[in-house]
Amino acid sequence: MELIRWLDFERLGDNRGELIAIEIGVDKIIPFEIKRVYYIYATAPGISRGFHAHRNLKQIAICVSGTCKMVLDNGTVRQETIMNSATRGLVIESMVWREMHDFSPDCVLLVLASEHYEESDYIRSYETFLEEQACLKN
Ligand code: T46
Repeated sequence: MELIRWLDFERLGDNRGELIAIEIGVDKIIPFEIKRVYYIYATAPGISRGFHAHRNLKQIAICVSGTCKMVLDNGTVRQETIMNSATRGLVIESMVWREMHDFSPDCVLLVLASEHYEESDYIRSYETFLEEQACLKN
């Protein structure tokens, strides 16, 4: 099963530089209504982030600067990818454990989210994640 799925954005750049636009309600590329946008940046050296899953939230992560490693795990399959392109977004479905490692100092990860921030949507224990995944499969 492939957990690493990308959306490729149309590049509108020219000889001055690059530009990518995502227009809500016009572009159909984002598979949900965007309710929240946040970005992760200035991650301290050697620090990893994430280590949780979301019960309901779906997200698109776009590395607009620098690089980091994203690990996705659905409880059965664990896959990783390098985030280093502003021209594509990684689809992160609900009930997928995510970890982010190896941030470059200039890494900026822009995230488009299907829901408002809700702490109760987070599963921050891997054991609980596996238990809830098992319940979904039964
Ligand atoms: C995810 C990965 C890719 C808010 O108050 N509002 C928000 O919209 C977000 C995203 C976070 N927060 C608070 C919650 C924590 O007190 O900001 C603090 C840091 O969040 P967290 O530790 O969850 O950050 P990361 O980098 O581990 O995870 C984040 C997102 O939270 C998460 O949804 O999928 O990025």
